[in-house]
Amino acid sequence: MGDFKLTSVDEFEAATARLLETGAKVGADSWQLRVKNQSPHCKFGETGVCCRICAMGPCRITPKAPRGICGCDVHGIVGRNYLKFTAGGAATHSDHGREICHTLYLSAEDGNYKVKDPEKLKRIAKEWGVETEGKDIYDLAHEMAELALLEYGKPFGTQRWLKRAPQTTQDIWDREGIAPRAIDREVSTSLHMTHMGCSSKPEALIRQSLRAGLADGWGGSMCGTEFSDVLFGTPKPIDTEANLGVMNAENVNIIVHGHDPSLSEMICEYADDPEMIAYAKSFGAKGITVSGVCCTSNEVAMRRGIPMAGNFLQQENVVLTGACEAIVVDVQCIFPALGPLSKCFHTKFITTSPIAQMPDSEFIEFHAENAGENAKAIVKLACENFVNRNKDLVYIPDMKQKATVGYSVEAIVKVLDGVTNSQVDETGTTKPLIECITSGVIRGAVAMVGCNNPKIRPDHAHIELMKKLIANDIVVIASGCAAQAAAKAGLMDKQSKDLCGAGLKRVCELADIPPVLHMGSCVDISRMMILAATLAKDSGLKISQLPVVGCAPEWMSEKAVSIGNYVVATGIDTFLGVDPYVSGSSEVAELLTNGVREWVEAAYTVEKDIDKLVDSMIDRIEEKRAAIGI
Ligand code: XCC
Ligand code: SF4
Repeated sequence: MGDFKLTSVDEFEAATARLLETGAKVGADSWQLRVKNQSPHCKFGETGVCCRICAMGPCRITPKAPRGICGCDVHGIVGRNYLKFTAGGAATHSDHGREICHTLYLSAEDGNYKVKDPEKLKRIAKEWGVETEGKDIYDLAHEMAELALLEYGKPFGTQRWLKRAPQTTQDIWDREGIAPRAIDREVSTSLHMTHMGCSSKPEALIRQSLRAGLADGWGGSMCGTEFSDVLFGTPKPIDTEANLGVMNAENVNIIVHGHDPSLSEMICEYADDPEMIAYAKSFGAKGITVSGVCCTSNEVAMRRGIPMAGNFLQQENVVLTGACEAIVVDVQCIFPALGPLSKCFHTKFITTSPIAQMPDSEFIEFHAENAGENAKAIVKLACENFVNRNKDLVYIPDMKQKATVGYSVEAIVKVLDGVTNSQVDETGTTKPLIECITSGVIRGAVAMVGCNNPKIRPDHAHIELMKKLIANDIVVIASGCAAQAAAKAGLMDKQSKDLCGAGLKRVCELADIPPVLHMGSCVDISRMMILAATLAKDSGLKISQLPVVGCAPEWMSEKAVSIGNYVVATGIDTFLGVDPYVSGSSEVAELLTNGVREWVEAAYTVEKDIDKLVDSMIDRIEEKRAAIGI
C-alpha cells in the first residue's frame, strides 16, 4: 500500500493551533474563543422550552411554570420550535433550488450560462411529460425551468418528483397526508401552524415537519441538484485534493464559499482564463488557485476537480493563512466573522447575494445577466490584492490528501457496472450494487451528511465513524461537510481501500472507487434519495427494508433538520450526534425517535457517544439484513 496514511484530527488541530497564533498576532477573533464566551449555553434554549413567538412572552417552561401565558405546554412549544427550525431549512434549500431554476431560465447559447447536459434535460422532460422532439434545447430549458418554478407555488397537487419514489413510498406519503404540495406552501403552512394560537399538538407539528422536509428533499433540493447537473454537467469521477495545503503561497488564492454553483462556476471559469493568469503574473504571482469551502466547494470539486480547502469550521482558517487574496461567498453557512477577520489581513471579503449581506464586506451583486462581467471583476480584484499580502503572516499548513470525487447516481451506476455478472441495460440499474449487498460482500450503506459543530470535536466523529463502517464492509456515501472531512483525512483516496473489510476492499478494487463516495453538496442528498428509490425498485424491496441508514454526527444548521426529516420520511433510519433542541419534551422526543416509525417506517436515533452511535448503525443494518433474509 506504499506510504499511504490518513491525516489525523490531531494533525488538523495542530495546524489550526498554529494558525490561531497568527490570529493572536493580528488581534483576530475566532470561533474557538467565541465558544468559550457562549458557554455554558442557555438550558432553556438547548432543551427547546423557550417560546417567543408572541409579545406576551418570552415564556420558558420550568416545573414551577408548566405553561406559557397562553396556556401552551412544553410539548407544544418544543414541537413548534422544531417545525420552525425545519421550515427554515426547507426554505433555504428550496430557495437555492429556485435560483438554479432561474439561472436555467436565463441560459442561452451565447449567454453566461449554457446547458452542459442536454441529455439529462431531455430525460427529465420526458419524465415530466414534456415534448422534446424537434425542440431547440434552450426553448426546452426555458420551458422546463418555468415548470420547475411553478412547483414552488402550484395551487393544486403535489410535487412532480414524488413519482420517482417507489409506489410503496408514495402510498405511505398519501396515507399519512404528508405528500408535499407546492414547496412554498409547505413552508408557509409551517409558519402558519406555528403562529400564536395555531397548532400545539405534537403529532400535528411533527407531521408537518416531515411534510415540509419532503418539500425540500423531493422538491426544492431535487430541483437544485437536477438542474445544476443540466447547467453545469452531471458529475463523473474526477481527481482532486483536500485540506488547507491546496492553497498555494506563490499564487493568487481565491476561496469560493457558500452553496450556489452559479457563482463559483463563473469564478472558476475566469480564473482559468489566460488573460487573467497573465494579469496575476503582472503582480508577481505565479498563477491563480481557486479552492473552496463548504458546499459550493463540493459543487466545483465534483464537476471541475477544484480542490477543497476545508469544511465549515475551517472557514476562518483559510483567512488565517495570510495567503487568501479574496474569499468570495454566495449564500448559507458563511460566518459573519469573516468580515472583521478579513480586516486583520489583506483579504477581500466579497459578498455577492442579496440573500447574504454582511458588514465589513464588499458587495458585488451577482446575477445571471452580469455573471461574466462580475466574475471577471472579482478575479481581477483578487489579483490586484496579491501585492498587499504581509509576507510575514503567510503560513499554509503543508497538509492535503488526494481524493476522487464526483459520484452522482449516474456515475455510481456506471462504475459498478461490470463488478458482478448482472446484465445491465444502457440506462443502467443498481443491480450490481444490489448483488454485492445481497451476497454480503457489502453489508449495507450509510449516508454520512452534515456539518461541523463545536459541540463535537470537529471532523473527529465523521472520520472515526467512517473508518469503522468501512472496516465492517459498509460503504459510505457522503455529502456536505461530512464529505470534506473524509477527503481531508484521505478516505476518498482510492488507497484507503486497505482500511476496508475484505468484501468492500474487493469491490473498491474491481470498481476502482474509494470506500467513501463523494455525492456532492447538501442539496445533493436528493441524489441519495434517488439512489435509495432506485435500489428499492430494482430489488423489489421497500426503501425501509434496505440495509441503509443516514447519519449526521456533527450537524448544526436548520437545513440539516429539514434533511433529517425527509430522509426519515423516505423510510431511512437517521442517526444524529447532536440533539435538535427537543429534549425538553418527552412527547416530541418520543415521536421523533419512535412514534414516527408507525407513519413512515423509520425514525431518529440521537446518540452523542460516537462508539455507541456507530455500533447502533451497524446493528440496525444487520437487523435489516436479517429481516429480509440475507
Ligand atoms: Fe453548511 Fe452545506 Fe452544514 Fe456544511 S454541511 S455546514 S449546512 S455547508 Ni450541509
Ligand atoms: Fe408565551 Fe404562548 Fe406567547 Fe409563546 S405563544 S410567548 S408560550 S404566550
